[in-house]
Amino acid sequence: MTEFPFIKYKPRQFSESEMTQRTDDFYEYMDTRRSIRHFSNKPVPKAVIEKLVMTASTAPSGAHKQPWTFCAVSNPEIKTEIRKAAEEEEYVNYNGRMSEEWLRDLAPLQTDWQKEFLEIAPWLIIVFKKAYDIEGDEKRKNYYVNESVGLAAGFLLAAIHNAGLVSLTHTPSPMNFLQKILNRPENERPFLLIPVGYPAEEVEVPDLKRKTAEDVVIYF
Ligand code: IYR
Repeated sequence: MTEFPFIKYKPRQFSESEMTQRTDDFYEYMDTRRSIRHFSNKPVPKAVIEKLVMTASTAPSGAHKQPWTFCAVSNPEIKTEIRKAAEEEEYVNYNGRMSEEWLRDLAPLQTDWQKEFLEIAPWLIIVFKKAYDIEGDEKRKNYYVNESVGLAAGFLLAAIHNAGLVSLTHTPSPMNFLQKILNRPENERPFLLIPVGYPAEEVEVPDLKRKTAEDVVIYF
């Protein structure tokens, strides 16, 4: 007997036609997901947020280390503090730190340095990556941290969309202020800031087109 037991994996299987239907339905639903920059302040239950995070935490990770912490912020004072710090950085970004090419690429999204949504959205989920783990006074290695946390963030966005809620993948830059405001330990680095909630009424989104199968798949 090994000290690392295995248990039976119980697959859920579908007929080929069911599989095709489910795959088409899932694609169609996922294709309606959009990044939203204007939120309603309507509350979202904490229990829902927790389940969304638990879904994110089902993502695969290097050596199953799950090298992530999700800070879920609904406290208005902390949201205000985060907005202030993010806008300070973004103001500098939009007024010189970002290249002309970058600003041109962002023009269709109509973003600017102002980040109202950081106070309006009922929840801000800040995803931290754990560069390493701390056990007592020992450092323990984590592996493929960016890949792992990126996967968890993807699961989170899909779960949020599945709930009929909206999100924005926000990357204030630099964002070490989040580590300070949220009092996170040295091994945790901010990875993404994801406002979650209901969309503002009649919200509009840029008329973007997604790449086609021919653009993104190559078969061999
Ligand atoms: N972080 C800035 C700029 C920005 C960058 C990219 I790449 C985007 O897709 C959108 C925005 C901001 O949040 O405004």
